[in-house]
Amino acid sequence: MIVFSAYCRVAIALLLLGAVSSLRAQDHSHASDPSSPSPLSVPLDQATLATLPRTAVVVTTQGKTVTCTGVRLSALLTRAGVLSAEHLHGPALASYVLVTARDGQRVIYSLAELEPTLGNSNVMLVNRCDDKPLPDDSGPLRLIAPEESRSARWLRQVQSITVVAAP
Ligand SMILES: Nc1nc2c(c(=O)[nH]1)N[C@H]1C(S)=C(S)[C@@H](COP(=O)(O)O)O[C@H]1N2
Ligand SMILES: [Mo]
Repeated sequence: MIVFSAYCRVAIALLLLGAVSSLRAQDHSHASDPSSPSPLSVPLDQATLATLPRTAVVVTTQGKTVTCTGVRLSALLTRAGVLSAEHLHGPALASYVLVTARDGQRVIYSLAELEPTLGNSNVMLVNRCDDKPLPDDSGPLRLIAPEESRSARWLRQVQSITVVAAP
């Protein structure tokens, strides 16, 4: 009886260990996993954006102060499985987010500058300003980095977002 219960305890411990390590394996399916694909395309469709919390930001562009609304880039990256509750570490610290525009302009942000426990930069992907959709020369999607006073990385006409591991 004593021997049996000892076996039982070992079996239960092994089962628990298996469950925990399989959970951990699922946790690692993001950019810190060296086996995750690069470049990785981030979905930008309306259905995906609609599921994310919307936030507002007041910015001055071209001498006008406007209130723009959209989603945080970090939230979009979390939805895409690139960021997770687990803190960014390892190879993902050398990954960057490449954003392209219809006019060919491109910008990058590092994953670490966006990750909430590191840079926590409030870069947003907006689709409305002053309650109106963005005009074609800047929309339908635009980046806004409200913490940056010069708007060089506020990419207009956003076309694609990909996460790339630095070579
Ligand atoms: N697609 C795209 N976005 C862009 C640029 C560009 O050339 N193409 N220029 C950037 C620069 S340098 C600036 S200063 C701002 C200007 O934005 P605004 O015209 O809304 O003020 O857009 C940024 N976003
Ligand atoms: Mo600029």
